[in-house]
Amino acid sequence: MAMSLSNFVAPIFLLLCFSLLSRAATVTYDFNVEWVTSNPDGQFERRTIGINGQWPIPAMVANVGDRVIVNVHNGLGDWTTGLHFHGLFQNGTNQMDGAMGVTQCAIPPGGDFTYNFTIQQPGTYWYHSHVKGQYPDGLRGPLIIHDPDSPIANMYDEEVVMTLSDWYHDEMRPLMADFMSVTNPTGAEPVPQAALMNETQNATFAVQPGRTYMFRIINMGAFAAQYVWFVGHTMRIVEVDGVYTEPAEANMIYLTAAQRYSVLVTMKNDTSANFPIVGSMDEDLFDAIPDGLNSNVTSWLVYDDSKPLPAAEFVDEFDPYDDYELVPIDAMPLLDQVDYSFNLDVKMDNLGDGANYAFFNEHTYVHPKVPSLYTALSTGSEANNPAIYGANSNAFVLQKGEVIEIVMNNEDPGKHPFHIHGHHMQLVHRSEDEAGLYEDMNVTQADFPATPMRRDTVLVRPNGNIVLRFRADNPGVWFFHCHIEWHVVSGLVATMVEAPTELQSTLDIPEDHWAACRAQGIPTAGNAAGNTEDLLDLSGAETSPDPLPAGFTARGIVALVFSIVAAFLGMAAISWYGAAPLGEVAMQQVQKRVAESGVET
Ligand SMILES: *[C@@H]1O[C@H](CO)[C@@H](O)[C@H](O)[C@H]1NC(C)=O
Ligand SMILES: *[C@@H]1O[C@H](CO)[C@@H](O)[C@H](O)[C@H]1NC(C)=O
Ligand SMILES: *[C@@H]1O[C@H](CO)[C@@H](O)[C@H](O)[C@H]1NC(C)=O
Ligand SMILES: *[C@@H]1O[C@H](CO)[C@@H](O)[C@H](O)[C@H]1NC(C)=O
Ligand SMILES: *[C@@H]1O[C@H](CO)[C@@H](O)[C@H](O)[C@H]1NC(C)=O
Ligand SMILES: *[C@@H]1O[C@H](CO)[C@@H](O)[C@H](O)[C@H]1NC(C)=O
Ligand SMILES: *[C@@H]1O[C@H](CO)[C@@H](O)[C@H](O)[C@H]1NC(C)=O
Ligand SMILES: [Cu+2]
Repeated sequence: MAMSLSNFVAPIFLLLCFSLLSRAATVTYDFNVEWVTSNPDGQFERRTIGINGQWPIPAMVANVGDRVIVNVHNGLGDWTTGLHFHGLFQNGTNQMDGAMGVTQCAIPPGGDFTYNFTIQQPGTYWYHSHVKGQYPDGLRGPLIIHDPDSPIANMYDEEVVMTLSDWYHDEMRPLMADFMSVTNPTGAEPVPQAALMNETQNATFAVQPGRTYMFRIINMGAFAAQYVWFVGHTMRIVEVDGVYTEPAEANMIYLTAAQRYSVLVTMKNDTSANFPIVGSMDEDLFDAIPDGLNSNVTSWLVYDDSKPLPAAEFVDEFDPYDDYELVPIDAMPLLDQVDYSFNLDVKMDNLGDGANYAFFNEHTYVHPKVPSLYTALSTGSEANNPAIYGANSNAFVLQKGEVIEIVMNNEDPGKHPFHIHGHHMQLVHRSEDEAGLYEDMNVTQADFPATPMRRDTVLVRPNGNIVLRFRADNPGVWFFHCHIEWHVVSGLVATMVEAPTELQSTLDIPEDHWAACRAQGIPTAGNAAGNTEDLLDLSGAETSPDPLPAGFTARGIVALVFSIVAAFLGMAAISWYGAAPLGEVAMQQVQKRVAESGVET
């Protein structure tokens, strides 16, 4: 049919309509989210969140232009749930973005909820729960959008999906409770027990000599970034986070949690040996390395399954491709006329409950009583006032069409991968480690790349800084957060409220969304406190704990906890402080932080 039509000299719009009509399909998924058991590292069987009785959960696959319907039933019984489709713009369907407490109320146990959106972009994505702390329990899977007009289609023979992840033997809810606790004043993140590839270890990818495969590599981990390399083979990077790039040769790549790369790998012409594919967790992220942790995971390119699977040799140093060097093939120029620039300064500190929180500009994120999208929809022109979303929402109101610049200073010695919903961001500047504040760096726009790399998840280095730009061309309430799930838990989150008055006249919230809120008594109108009369009255809003009492410092808490731990270990029991016994790993972490902080012990 396409052949015969191409014989006509048809006006371009007719061809366009034809191609849309002929290609667009509706892809429907019925997902029952429920507990299953799994043992992906072969060390420990545990309860895991699966779909329709299965884990790993299925890959979602669609074409650009398709409508996707996901009917979700929450069969967990003991936890709310929901799905976010990581990286999708959801242009015109912000209410389907799946950010819990922001664009919808979470789906209560026993509840049903339908996501319904069209796909506007090709590339490698993933879907996961956006209920706080939930996806590392298993609710994370690939989302692949095929491109009927792919500019790289002729560069490879076959595509292969390969996921990376990290794995905890404990469930997230107890881990979160321990993490956000006075017994963990330094905010040491729980270290995973294992690295996984394709949610397992020792996976084998059967390959044929001479063929070129496009590996779509997705880091679905909670915390760990991974270095990845193919022993004996080189990669050509052709896509990051849904952005096609000029092919870039690489021996090793680095994927933070939530990042994706498509790489072309051409096989050798002979089948005399098989080769490891190695993933190695970035141990810099971990405050302490637990005894027995194997931070590496191996899969194999199998040319001949009668031949051995050789162990990977260790590499001496990690020297991954720097994604800042990538150039999008659409050559989208630097957004050089900034309309609205603001800072997000990252810091970690203790609050009055002794736990360690993460802050943007002195505010740690706390979910408002009313999901911010519903605040935007129900407050008329006052929706343009960031104050009504609550101080702990870290809300920024962006006007339609503006070029937005985010200057991020990481005043923390950790690496953080920042993700924005609803957009790609140009990475116009990234400092090295320990560079300090951007404002002190004497960098100007003349130093920025002419065609900056864009992606939806961007690494900022320890005590370094980055500058990000994007155009506010997608009305919606979009989450912006660190994609280390521990830092979502500790509050490293902001809210981009984009063109709220336009949203009021364009968005239509389906009945099942309201029903999810009703079932849990969550208000759906008014400011962050649920006040619909005086929108500037935020009394009753959710806030963070008070600051530490004067005279207390994080160092003091570390010393205090350390002495408790020491006493605990020495005396077998101590209860005056109510401190739970710390595990060996936590103990090591406390010791390491104490050593670093210089507190005498
Ligand atoms: C993968 O192989 C290694 C080395 O033989 C082994 O230690 C590990 O337990 C295996 N993992 C699984 C999940 O079977
Ligand atoms: C999905 O949304 C479209 C457009 O609003 C609507 O026509 C369709 O009925 C919806 N489908 C489902 C299953 O909700
Ligand atoms: C890896 O996982 C992807 C996505 O679930 C699947 O399509 C692929 O077949 C898996 N490959 C192997 C070798 O397990
Ligand atoms: C494999 O053989 C083809 C055809 O002879 C050649 O073009 C290609 O360079 C060879 N590839 C490798 C990796 O040697
Ligand atoms: C993991 O791999 C890295 C790099 O090859 C190596 O330095 C490290 O020792 C390995 N870790 C273990 C536990 O084997
Ligand atoms: C800032 O950079 C400009 C251009 O490279 C240079 O001329 C100037 O001296 C620098 N200023 C400082 C304070 O380093
Ligand atoms: C959203 O759609 C509008 C209208 O088609 C378009 O101008 C804009 O670029 C889109 N935004 C994104 C992020 O795709
Ligand atoms: Cu972080």
